[in-house]
Amino acid sequence: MANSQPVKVLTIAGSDSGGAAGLQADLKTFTALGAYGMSVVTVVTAQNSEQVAALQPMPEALVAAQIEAVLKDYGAAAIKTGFLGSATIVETVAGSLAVYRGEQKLPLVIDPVLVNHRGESMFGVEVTEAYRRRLLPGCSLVTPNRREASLLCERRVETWGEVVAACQALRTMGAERVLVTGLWRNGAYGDALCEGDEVSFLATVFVETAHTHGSGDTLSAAIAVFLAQGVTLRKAVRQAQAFTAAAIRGAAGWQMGSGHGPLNHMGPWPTTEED
Ligand code: PXL
Repeated sequence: MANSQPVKVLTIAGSDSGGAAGLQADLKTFTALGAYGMSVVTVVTAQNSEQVAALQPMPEALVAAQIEAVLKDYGAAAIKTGFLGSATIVETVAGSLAVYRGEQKLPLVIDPVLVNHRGESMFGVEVTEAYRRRLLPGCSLVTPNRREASLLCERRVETWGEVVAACQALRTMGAERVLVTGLWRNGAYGDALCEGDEVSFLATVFVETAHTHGSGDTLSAAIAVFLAQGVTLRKAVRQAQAFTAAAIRGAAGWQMGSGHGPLNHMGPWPTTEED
């Protein structure tokens, strides 16, 4: 049986002890999609389906050492960032990536985890400011939800016109491309993809369930895998949407904890291609 070498993908993210979100969701996504997953831990959370009970950021030097260790030897075909936890960790990650992302600028997906699943802001303005100043400039893609886009742009992001304006503002901050996630438009659910001056609404399936813990992490992790595999961004987003919807659908009947439950990264994922 052929056993070709998988693409290597790195997540720089927080640990969710419950296994639903964070680097655990990312590693499950990488494996399910056939990539080799690597992880740099930024923050350890004590977490379950109901709450984050405790949280400890890693020392900045340890975050930098993990990035250096991985990228100096293994290298990566794409990188994503998730929960970074503090302005100094955002700055550390940006500084390390400036060194190790290389001349060819590896695909870098920034998932700016700024709000919890209830939409409440988790950090002070200094974290948002650090993203704007240090991490967005030059990234391949930034994937905020509406609330995160609103915090990053310091403007209302409710109507389609406001989504388009937020996309352009994020591009002005230096993000090459933007995906504003989790939108309703004319009765359809989907994400807004901004490439150049064009913003398009990419509809996906909305699965009626409370168990979506880690869905944003899963979407951005899947996009990173598809970019690592060399597909176009639009197609990477399309395939990642299908993967995430299948993972949500695959766990809709689960009752893992008493609260906001995880996804089933083993789907099953239909590999029929859209677009
Ligand atoms: O889903 C966003 C997220 C990412 N990473 C970690 C988290 C969460 C939300 O709970 O805890 C570590």
